[in-house]
Amino acid sequence: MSTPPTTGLRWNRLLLTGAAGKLGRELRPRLKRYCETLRLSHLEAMGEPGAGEEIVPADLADAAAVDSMVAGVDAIVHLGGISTEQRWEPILASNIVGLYNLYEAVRRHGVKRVVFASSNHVTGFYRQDESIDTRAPLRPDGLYGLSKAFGENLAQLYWDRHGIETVSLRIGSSFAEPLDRRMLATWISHDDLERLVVASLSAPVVGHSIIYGVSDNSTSWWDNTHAGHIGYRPQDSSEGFRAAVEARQPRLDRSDPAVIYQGGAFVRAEPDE
Ligand code: NAI
Ligand code: 15L
Repeated sequence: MSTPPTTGLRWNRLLLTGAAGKLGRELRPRLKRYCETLRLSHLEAMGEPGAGEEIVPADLADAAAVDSMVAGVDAIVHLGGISTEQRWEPILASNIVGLYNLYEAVRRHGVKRVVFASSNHVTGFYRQDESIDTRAPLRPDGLYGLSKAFGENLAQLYWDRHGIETVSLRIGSSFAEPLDRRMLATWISHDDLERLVVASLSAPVVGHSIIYGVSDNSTSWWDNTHAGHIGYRPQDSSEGFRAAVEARQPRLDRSDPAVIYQGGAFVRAEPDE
C-alpha cells in the first residue's frame, strides 16, 4: 500500500462498486483508510462487512437496486462492469444500461464526484509506435472498449448538463507485475492505482477529466499532459521487471495485430473468448 493519509479521514461515505472483482479486492483495504464508511457493492453477496464497511449488493442493470446503492454516499469509485471483450448483451446490460442507471442515481442523490474505471481500450487501435494524449480521437478496439467510450461520453454529458464531476481513468494493465512485453508500457502498479484514485477523488476541480492510468514506465505511449491538474504522481515503474519479461517472451511476431496495436490481444479478441 502507498503511504497512509496524514490528514485524517477525507470522506464520510465512499462507494466502491465491483468490490469483489480483481481491482476491487485491491482497493477495498486501501480506500477504507480514507473514509469513515466504505460502502461495497457487487453483483452477488460478499459475506460480512468489516469494521467501517457496509455492503449493498446491486446488479447495475437494475435501476432500483442502483438507486439504493448510491443513496447517501459522498463519492463513487466505479469499477463494476464487464472488464473484457465479451458478447454484446452483457456489455449492454452492465456497461451501457448499468452506467446510465448509475449516473441517474448520482443525479437524483446529488453525489458530487465519480471516479470511473474506463480503459485503455477506448484507444486500443492506435499503434504501439504512436504516442497519443487524452484528446486524441477515440479508436476503441472492440465492444468492450466501445462501452467504455460510451461511459466517458456519458460522464461528459452529466458534467455539462448536471454539474456532476467525473475523472475517467483509462487504466492500462493493473496487475501485481507486468505479464508480457506490452505491459512494460501499459502497467500500473496497485500502489500507483491507489494514488491515482485518491488523487482523482481529491483534486479540487475536475469537471470531466480524462487520464491514462499508468505507472512511470520507461516505455510509454500515453501522454497525460492535459491531466496535470489531477495531481497524480506515479512512483513505480515496470522497468525493474523488463529483464524477466523479455526472457519469458524473447521474440515478437511483428505481423500480429496484438503486437502492432496498443490494445494488444483485445484487438483480435472474439466476443466469446
Ligand atoms: P473484474 O472483472 O475482476 O471486476 C469487475 C466486477 O464487476 C466483476 O467482479 C463483475 O462481477 C462485476 N460486474 C459485472 N457486471 C455487473 C453488474 N451488472 N452489476 C454488478 N456488478 C457487475 O475487473 P477488474 O480487473 O477488477 O477491473 C475493474 C474495472 O477496471 C473494470 O471496470 C475494468 O473494465 C476496469 N479496467 C481494469 C483494468 C485492469 O488492468 N484490471 C484495465 C482497464 C480497465
Ligand atoms: C482492460 O481493460 C482489462 O479490464 C484488463 O483485464 C486488462 O486486460 C487491461 O485492460 C489491459 O489492457 O491489459
